[in-house]
Amino acid sequence: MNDSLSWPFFNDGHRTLARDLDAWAADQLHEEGAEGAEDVEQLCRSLVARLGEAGWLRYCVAKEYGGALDAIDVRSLCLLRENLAKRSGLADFAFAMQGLGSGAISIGGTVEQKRKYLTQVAAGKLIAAFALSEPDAGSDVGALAATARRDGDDYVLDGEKTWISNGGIADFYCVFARTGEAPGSRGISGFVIDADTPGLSIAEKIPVIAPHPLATLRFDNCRVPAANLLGKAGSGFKLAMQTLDIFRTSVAAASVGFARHAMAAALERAVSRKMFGQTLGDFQLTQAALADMATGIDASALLTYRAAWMRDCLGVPATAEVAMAKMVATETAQQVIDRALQLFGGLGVKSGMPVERLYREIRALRIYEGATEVQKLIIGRQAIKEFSAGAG
Ligand code: COS
Repeated sequence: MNDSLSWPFFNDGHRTLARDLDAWAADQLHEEGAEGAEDVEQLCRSLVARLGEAGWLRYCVAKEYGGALDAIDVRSLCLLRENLAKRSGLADFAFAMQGLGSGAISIGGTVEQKRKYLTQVAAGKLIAAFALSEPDAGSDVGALAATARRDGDDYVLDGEKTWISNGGIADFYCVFARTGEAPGSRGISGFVIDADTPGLSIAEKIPVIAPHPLATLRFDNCRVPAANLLGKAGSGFKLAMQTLDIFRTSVAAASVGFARHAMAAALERAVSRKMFGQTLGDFQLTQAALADMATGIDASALLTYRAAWMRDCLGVPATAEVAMAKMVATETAQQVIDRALQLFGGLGVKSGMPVERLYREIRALRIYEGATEVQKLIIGRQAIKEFSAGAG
């Protein structure tokens, strides 16, 4: 039931990668978790370094810039995230943010930008972050208000970015700001900005239910050379969306990993917990719960690897299929983890229990990189578009 590596979406390279990573993770990762902000920052820094040393971060960039494969392969990213998430939410986070934080450079950067940043990201020597959301522009990215004003050979940035993962520990940020070529989404540009640039500061570190580095950034008269522009001026919205098209699929994969971890814990509990003269797993109610969980995980994995395969093998962005995968996998994982926790009874809510940790870890995935409601918007709009074009 769980041998998804035999699915036709994968080649032998993927199968070897998943098995090698799984063996490394079993040996190296031990439920890395942290409670305090400083602790979590230190842990993340060390995880990035270890993931870099072991070579796993090479899958975040193309071969020309120190990567493992000719181009970013979404199935590899997904297999890596699924298997990291099965062992450690923080290791998965550290891996994912190197990819998301440098994705806009891979897609839209100049050769110089790629040489400077991507090689170091792949080695785990520079920590990356993606700075898109704002206090008043989360789902509605086209409404973002931070500005980047052209001034001679420079741009000058002002405004705030919030919910920025790796905020405070990143060495550079891919930042999106309004440059004003046109109203709305057509007047936004991307920039790569080093963390130590004068005028860029951490306004607030944000504690969350599953601790990881997260912050609000403030730009106050922050001056960067025009050479830091990512892609063409005014193309930043599309660049951000193209980046998310790759990494949303990997969020789905991480959810599958979290759900598989919960399923394994639930099965262990079902066969070992005695009650009313039998085991928990002897109750049909438990079997029904396990059936729903197993089916949900397979459905999520199928949608995830279909979306990844479409991008890798058909060369299409597959935006709607990516949205389906992200929506179904994150929502299903939440349900699977909740049911697993229920099977543990009171023990399930005890701090430090694996299911308790998973219960906290999964929640943000239904929100970040596009909340479930945004994914529905994308899928619904695409269905109408195809119907209107006569393909329905
Ligand atoms: N790839 C390339 N181009 C895309 C695209 C994609 N995936 N999605 C949209 N575009 C283009 C559109 O084709 C359109 O181009 P034109 O101006 O040339 O016509 C432009 O971008 C605007 O698209 P659209 O009208 O669909 O934009 P909306 O403002 O309606 O927003 C949503 C669309 C809601 C889907 C978008 O804002 C979104 O994804 N929001 C969630 C953001 C998010 O994930 N935030 C989390 C940040 S990271 S933790």
